[in-house]
Amino acid sequence: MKRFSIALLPGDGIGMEVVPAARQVLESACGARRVGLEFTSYDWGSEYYFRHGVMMPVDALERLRQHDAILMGAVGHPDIPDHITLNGLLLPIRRGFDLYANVRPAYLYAGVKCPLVGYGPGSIDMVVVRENTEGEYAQAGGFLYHHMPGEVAVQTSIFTRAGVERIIRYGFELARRRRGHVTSITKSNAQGFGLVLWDRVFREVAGEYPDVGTASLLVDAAAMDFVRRPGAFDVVVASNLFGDILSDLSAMVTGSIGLAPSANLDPGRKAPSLFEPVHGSAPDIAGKGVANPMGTVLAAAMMMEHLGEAEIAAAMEAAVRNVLASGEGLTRDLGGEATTAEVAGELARRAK
Ligand code: GGG
Repeated sequence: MKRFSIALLPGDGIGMEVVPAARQVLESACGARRVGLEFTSYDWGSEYYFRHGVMMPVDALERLRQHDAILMGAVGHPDIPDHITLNGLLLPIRRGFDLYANVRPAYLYAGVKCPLVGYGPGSIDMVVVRENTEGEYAQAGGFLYHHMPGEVAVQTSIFTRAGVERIIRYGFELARRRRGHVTSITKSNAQGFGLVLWDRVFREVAGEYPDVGTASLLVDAAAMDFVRRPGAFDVVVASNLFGDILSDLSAMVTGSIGLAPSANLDPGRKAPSLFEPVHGSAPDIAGKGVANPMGTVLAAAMMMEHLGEAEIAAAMEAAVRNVLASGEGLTRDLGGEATTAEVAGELARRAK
């Protein structure tokens, strides 16, 4: 019997509800196919911060490294500044394990109401590939005259040729397994160094993939086209910040951010990759048992695919697809009244 060791990081807010829900579906899908999962749950996050003054212990990465993969919920708490929670938990894991490819699919499922007119099932099917270790998230900078009237803040984006090239190449390889088109997103008219390098590297790498179609858009035009003609996109490669923003948009045009999964991948497989829903901790609905667990279930399906268990991943994805198509038992973000536990139970039953 094959066995995998999975680290669970529920984190904050609804993360503590959607991760157990996804675990239930994983256990059902894997149990039915004789694949064993050994879970270790870590209570790191904002409550840990209130007790210890840090979001996770100093040896957190060493402990996570022992696992085959990490399933995370969300990070963020209304009583702690967001830069502390994010820089204390998620970003050190992404950087520490060099999880450079943040893969965020957006698919319009049957049964899901598209907020745009004229789009049917499958007519929006894109993947935002977000650079995940540098760019605008590099935390390079500082304050001068901190908290004084003449205060100055410097925030520098870091774009390395190696970092840009590897994420663009990942996008092209992914496009070859999909519909064969990559759109690169920058703002090189305004950001005249890092994103000019990005555009140049994109053209160079594109030259090695003559079978893949390409487009290059400024981020403002891309935002417009994600709404105006989202069906035109296949693979989208973007910097850390632009990819983060655009993947919230791609989630919403495909019905709900509660449905959006994401994989933080080390394609070289030296470290465990991390899987999470795109959504955050949603303090407004946390603790009410109404969060949509489907984004986390789909992220867990991506995890099983990454671990080589394509059949299990397909069963989990099919469970989500079939519940959505039935139009019943949906959470309130999708117009229903079901609870997180009810959705999880139904998905677990169908994923067997
Ligand atoms: N489930 C992921 C999560 O908690 N996201 C909140 C967030 O702010 N993430 C920032 C990011 O992905 O850059």
